[in-house]
Amino acid sequence: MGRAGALTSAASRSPSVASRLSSHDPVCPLSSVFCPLIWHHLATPTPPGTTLPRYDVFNGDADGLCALQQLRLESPEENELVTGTKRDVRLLGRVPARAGDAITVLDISVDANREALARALAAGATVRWFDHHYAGEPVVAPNFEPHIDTSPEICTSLIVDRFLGGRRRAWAIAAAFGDNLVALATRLAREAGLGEAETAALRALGQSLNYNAYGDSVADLRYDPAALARRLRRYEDPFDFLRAEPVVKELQAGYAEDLANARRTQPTPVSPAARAWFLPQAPWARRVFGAFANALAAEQPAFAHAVLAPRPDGTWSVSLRAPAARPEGCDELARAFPTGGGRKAAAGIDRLPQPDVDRFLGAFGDRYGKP
Ligand SMILES: [Mn+2]
Repeated sequence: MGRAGALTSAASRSPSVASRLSSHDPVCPLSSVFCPLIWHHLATPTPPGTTLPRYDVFNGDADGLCALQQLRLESPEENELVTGTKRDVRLLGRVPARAGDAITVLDISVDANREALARALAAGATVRWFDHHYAGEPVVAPNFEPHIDTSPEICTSLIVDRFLGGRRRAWAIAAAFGDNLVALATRLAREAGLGEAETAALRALGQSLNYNAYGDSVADLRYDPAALARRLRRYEDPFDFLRAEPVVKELQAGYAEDLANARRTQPTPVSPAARAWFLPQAPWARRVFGAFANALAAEQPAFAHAVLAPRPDGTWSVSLRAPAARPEGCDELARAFPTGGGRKAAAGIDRLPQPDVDRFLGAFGDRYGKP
C-alpha cells in the first residue's frame, strides 16, 4: 500500500495551521485589522491543491474487488487502497483516521473491526460500510453510513449493486460466482440476458479473483489485490477486461499448477478411514490447501481428509473434510483447538501449534476411525 498520499496530506494539516497563525504578524504587509481575516482564509486546514485523505478499504477477494469496482466506476476517485489476503479482515485498523477523512469499507465485518471503527468515528472521520458478514451489535453514529445485509443469499457486491440500482450488474454477478453463490449468479446472468459463454466468463473471473486472495500474506498471492483493483479500474465492462488482460488466464493456470503440486504429496494414513496430507512450506501450499481439501472430499468420498499447510510462523493451517457419505463431526473436532471452527462437513483450524499436531491426529483418527 502506498503511504505517500496520506503522509503528504497529513503533513499539511493542523501543525502548520498553528505555526502560520502564530507567526503571521511580521510578514503581513497589511494593517493589523485586515490581517487576521486574510490569514484565517489562507490557513484553513486544507490549503488549495491538497485534499483530505480518502480511503477504500476492501477484502482482497472477488467480492471486495468487484464491490469497489462498481462504486468507483460510478464515482471515480483515486483513493488510498487498503486491502490484503482473504483472511486479512481487520483492515480498518491500518487507516490512520482523522477528522474529515472519508472512508469506504467493503466486504469485511463490522464486528471484526469494531474498535477501529469506534476510533475512526470518534476522530471525526466519515465511514460508509457495505458488508454481508456477521456484524454484531449495530453501530449508530451520525458520521456512519452502514449498508449491512447478512442474509445467506447475498454478497457485498450485490449490496452495492442494489445501492447503484444495478448499473454495474455484470461485476456483481462475477462476485456472486466468486463468493460461491452459483445458483443465484446464474439466475442473475440469465435475467441480464447473458448467454452461456458470457456467464461462464463471469464465473471464471469471479472464481479466479477469489482464488487469488488465498495465502498467508500478500507476498503469497500471485497478484496484490491493490494492483488488481487499479488494473480492473481501466475497464467498465468485465468482458473487455477478460479480452484485454491475461489476469484470469494466468490465475487459472496458476490454480492448476498449485493443485498439481498438492497432488504430488503422499497422504499419511491416520486410520482406515482418515488421511492427513502434510504440504511443504511454500506459498503454493498456503494458496491451495483449502481447494485441495475440497477436491479430495469430492474424489475420495469414503475418507475423511485433513490437509495441513505450514505457516511462516511455525504453526499449521488445517482444512478438514468429513467423508462425503457421513458429512459430520468436523466442526466439533476443529473447535477442540483454540483457533478452530467451521461446519459439520467442512471445518478448519487457523493456527495449529506444532506441539498439538499429534493430539490433533489422534482426535482425527478417533473421530473417523472406521470406514
Ligand atoms: Mn464476500
